[in-house]
Amino acid sequence: MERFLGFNHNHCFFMLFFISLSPLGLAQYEYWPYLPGYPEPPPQVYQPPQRPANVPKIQLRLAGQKRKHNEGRVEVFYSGEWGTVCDDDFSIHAAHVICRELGYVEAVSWLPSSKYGKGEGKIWMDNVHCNGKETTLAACTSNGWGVTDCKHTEDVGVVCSEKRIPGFKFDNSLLNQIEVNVLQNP
Ligand SMILES: [Ca+2]
Repeated sequence: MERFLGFNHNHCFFMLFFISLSPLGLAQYEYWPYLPGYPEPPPQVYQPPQRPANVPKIQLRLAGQKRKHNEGRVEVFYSGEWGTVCDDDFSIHAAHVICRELGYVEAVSWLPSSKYGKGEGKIWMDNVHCNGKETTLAACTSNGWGVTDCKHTEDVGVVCSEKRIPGFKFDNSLLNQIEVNVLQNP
């Protein structure tokens, strides 16, 4: 091994002595290259849980004026349209599912009655029931997509934790797909 590296004992001692004397010794050590057979640790990437086959793919976002990035009116992209969620039967369990799907560790609270302002367009979900373990809001039960007796004054909002899930990669493939379709078939 020593021959392979082109060192003998004397060289090694001399080098260690030199490094220990050098004020840059520590810095040099930090950048010591990884040796063959000791691969660099893989980057930490969060793998989102699998979505069940019968659950549609949706996109979520938080919206509204005067808010922090980790709070807002819940908006759902489904069937090519952004819509909102009604506050009927909403719970902290549903808020947890939404916040995790957006990459936050958990929910802190939720707010009824369009506290972040009224949304527009469809009210996609009403009477949402989640147990908190769902991997996506789309897996929670509701009256059915767009089936509602609510008005936008009942749009629900959530406050998520400041802390994000380490390594979470935001999946906006659904929106990218739509944009590509629009560009190809204007
Ligand atoms: Ca309702």
